[in-house]
Amino acid sequence: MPEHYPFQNPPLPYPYDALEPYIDGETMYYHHDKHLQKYTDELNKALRGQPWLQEMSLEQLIQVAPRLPSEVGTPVGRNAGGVYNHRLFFQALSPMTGMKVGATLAAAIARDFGSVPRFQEQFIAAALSVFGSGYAWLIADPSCKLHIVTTANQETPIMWGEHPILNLDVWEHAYYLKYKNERETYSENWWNVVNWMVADERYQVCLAQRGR
Ligand code: MN3
Repeated sequence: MPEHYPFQNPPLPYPYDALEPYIDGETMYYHHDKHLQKYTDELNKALRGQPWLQEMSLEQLIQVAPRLPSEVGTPVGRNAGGVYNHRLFFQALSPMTGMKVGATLAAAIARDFGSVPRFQEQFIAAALSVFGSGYAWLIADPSCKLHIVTTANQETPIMWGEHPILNLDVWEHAYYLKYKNERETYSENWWNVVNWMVADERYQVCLAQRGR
């Protein structure tokens, strides 16, 4: 049975300071233990007294939220999105810096963007284009073609049936303690701690589902 209410906030799979100097330990502590914890607590609060929603997975809650009356759907959608997006982000970070892009995903990036450096350039431009709070994403569409997209606040591409491969949190809480207003430096440095093995696995899930 997939995880459902009450949702937990499992610890990070690496120490808070493991991503230094690219992402500092204090930021990781507040980001995981305070921000993500708050989304988790608020999601559980929104689900209290809604027994038929309490059996649903995070993904199901995100899909169903837009169709609920707004007094329930808005807090469920925002907080389920917040939990989902942060888990994706934290799971695809690694203290093993300088990891290479996996072979399957590297071939798809070359096909859809020309090369890894060209993809990275476009991705950073997208991260800088987010006005206010949100994310830049590498997603695969249902045919597993890759695209770069941005979302506002805690919206998530699974709302539109897409497969997230990588996401970069560009809310100020993700970088302000260390980088202040320098979102570009933060975004550039993020490449050093991307877990490309996780990204490759996510892409392979898309390929496997397409083959069904
Ligand atoms: Mn965040």
